Amino acid sequence: MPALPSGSNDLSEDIRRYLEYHLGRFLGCDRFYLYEALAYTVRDRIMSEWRNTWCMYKRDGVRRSHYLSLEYLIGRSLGNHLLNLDLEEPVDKAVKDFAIALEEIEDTEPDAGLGNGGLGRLAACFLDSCATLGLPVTGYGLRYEYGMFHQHIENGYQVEDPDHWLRDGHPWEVERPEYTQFIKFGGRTEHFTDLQGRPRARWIDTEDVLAVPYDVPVSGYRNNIVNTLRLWSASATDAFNLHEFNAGDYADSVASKNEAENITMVLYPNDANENGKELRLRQQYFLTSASLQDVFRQWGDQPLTQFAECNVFQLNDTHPSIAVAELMRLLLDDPDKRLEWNDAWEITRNCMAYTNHTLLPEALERWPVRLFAQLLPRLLEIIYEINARFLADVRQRWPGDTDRVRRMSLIEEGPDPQVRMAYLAIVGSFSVNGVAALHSDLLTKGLFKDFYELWPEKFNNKTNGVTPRRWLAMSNPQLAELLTETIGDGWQADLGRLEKLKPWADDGDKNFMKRWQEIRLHNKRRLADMVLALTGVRFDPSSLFDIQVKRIHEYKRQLLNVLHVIHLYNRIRSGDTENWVNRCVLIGGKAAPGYQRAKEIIKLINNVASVINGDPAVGDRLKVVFLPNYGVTKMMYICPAADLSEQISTAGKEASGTGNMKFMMNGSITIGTYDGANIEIMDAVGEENFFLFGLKAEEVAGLRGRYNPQSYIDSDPDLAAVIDLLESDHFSAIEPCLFRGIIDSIKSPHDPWMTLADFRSYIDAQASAEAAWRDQDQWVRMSIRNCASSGGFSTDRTISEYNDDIWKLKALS
Ligand code: 26Q
Repeated sequence: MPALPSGSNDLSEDIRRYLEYHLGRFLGCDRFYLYEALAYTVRDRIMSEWRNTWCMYKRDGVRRSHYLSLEYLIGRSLGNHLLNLDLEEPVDKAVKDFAIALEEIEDTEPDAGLGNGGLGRLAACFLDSCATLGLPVTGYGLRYEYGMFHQHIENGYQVEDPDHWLRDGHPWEVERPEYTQFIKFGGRTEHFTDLQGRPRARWIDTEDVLAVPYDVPVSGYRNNIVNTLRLWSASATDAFNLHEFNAGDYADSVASKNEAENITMVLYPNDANENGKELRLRQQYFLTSASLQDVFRQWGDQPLTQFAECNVFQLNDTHPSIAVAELMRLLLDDPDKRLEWNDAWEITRNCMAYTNHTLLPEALERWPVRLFAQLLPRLLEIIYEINARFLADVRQRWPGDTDRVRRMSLIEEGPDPQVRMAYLAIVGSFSVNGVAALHSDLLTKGLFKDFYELWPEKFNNKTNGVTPRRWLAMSNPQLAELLTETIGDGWQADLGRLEKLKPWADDGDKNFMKRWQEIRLHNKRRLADMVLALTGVRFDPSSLFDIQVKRIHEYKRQLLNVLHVIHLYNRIRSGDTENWVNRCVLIGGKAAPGYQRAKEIIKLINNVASVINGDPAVGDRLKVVFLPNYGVTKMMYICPAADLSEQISTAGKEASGTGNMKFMMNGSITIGTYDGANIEIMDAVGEENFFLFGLKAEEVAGLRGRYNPQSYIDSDPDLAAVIDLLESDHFSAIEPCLFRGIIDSIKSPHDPWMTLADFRSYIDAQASAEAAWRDQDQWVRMSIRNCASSGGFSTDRTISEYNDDIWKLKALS
């Protein structure tokens, strides 16, 4: 397959051909069609490398990794491929023929929002790095018809709108119905003796659903590698319909298609709480079974004894952890496999690796045994057998320790017994990792302590990262240009080279610092325009931009941020404004639709914002906005424009964080707790370039049971004044007591997030940030040092570690 020519004239011709001959549109049509025509034109230029890459991976004996994730938060693709293929310049020129700027075309692409937040975006960054490193890794996920909901604000409250992102088609995907898989649900099991006299099981009378794959190309950075993200879409089988059809119930039989096709209808917009919904378990099994069967289809009739040498599955949290039982099922029951238990178990344990993304106990997945029995009866039998053999080992190692056996069992006993998915993942894997040093350490000391005692060698850390292609080169093109001018090309795929910037900060090179500041100011103007358009609030780009964007959750403590904002407002009202630093506070993020407290927090932020922004006595000293509908593309405008990055979770609660890394890479300075990857960020950049505050994780743990929030209020007049103002209904004048629930929660001795314990320390850290800001030269140097020290937070580093320690793949580039 010859490569297509990529001069601007060739591109322009192709765009026109797609527009007129394929899409049936003409010049002057809606911009979206120009985007589609351009996307097809670019996709054509990926195809031959995509095929070559696939062929290299398909050779026998090539060890491959399969990333299993319920979420991929991809965002836009066009700009990413243009950067990776080095097509930005010719395309920019080509679209001039259509009297439109490339940016305007790019702006019509909807975000592929197939994820909630950190975990989903991490999966997308990982795929980018795998392709760039030339590693044979395939992403497997679900092609949700509806992605992450859109958020708009009505009267200060979050309102959710469905995200029908596929409505106008998805030009990047290629449907491959020839690789459709059958997925079983329901039915019952039958046990029999096979011709060799061995006990066997069959799973019968099932209701089957079809899994149809759609492939999305994942291009590497300028290396001619194109990996694959394979997304499964659910479809009803013909048999599914036929049964009822023949019984004469045509309408019912067509209607019953819905039940099957519902499986991939919508992403669960829940980023922490499990809710035990049957449809969610269906999604998890659907992804897992389709993906494992797809790997076996490709494996063909190669000997199973070599399967584990050539395949590794990385489980993105417990969401696909049913893979442990499903792989066992396929190896035991499949007529063309039929392994003995021990052989199947040996393969399974050598193929699976599990990543944990949270320490919050409420986020640990557990499924009711009765639901399992109904939906996946054969898998439940296998889980019971795994558990019986596992607990026998535990009893042998710790004779008589019945409490330990109860604690470690894959089944939590009780009136409604539950399957503990994290334990299934640990028992069935050869590797278990956390996502930042502190998090991995806490896993071995807390949540997974018993398992760590049994298998210390399984546990390891892989600190998260972010891809510098999207989060620096694409998001901050002007800074990227300055970097290249200063330290040369090559940092995009070798981010450690940013270290070379340090002398420019240390020497205080005036010219360089001026350009640094001009670029940041330009980025802040761009963000200010967006804020004005979306909220009507005017941000002055010379102010300090103070930004917290992430999912709304009590542990992330957006409330602490609000308390600081109210404290600043109190200072202005009392005339305490000497040497004032003008500040624009931006908070953004989605609340899970069922998380009432998170929704109240959004309402509080909006009410505080409208009082402060509407108070003429405040003026430019303080502006506050809640930015609606935060997502991947918004972050590309936000992170290059932030001066202060708010990373203020209760210590020990944020597994890693990745937004913190995007901000740092773009030269923001972090105000943060000693939590997650913040710790490693501070180690890399130095304490003097980071505003640290708050209790440490062990102090939080030590305070539990003795926490007395009232004592902080009594001993801190600033805090007392903030609470007073909140309680006076100053921000809820037309709805008295609206925020009673929130106020009570932070005043409660049982507040797990201990917000008031960190108030004073946070206010002081904010004051240090202001002191640093007053010396703009000093601030710019800190900013440069943050960017220069961010090399370790590239997912290229993270993925290299996954590969060195877990996957052990050979790079093919
Ligand atoms: C589980 C069951 C049912 C429905 C939904 C879920 C569910 C979905 C998504 C549970 C959790 C998530 C997402 C978790 C997540 O994003 N965790 C974040 O992962 C990041 C990447 O490792 C870390 O940086 C963050 O610290 C962590 O909060």
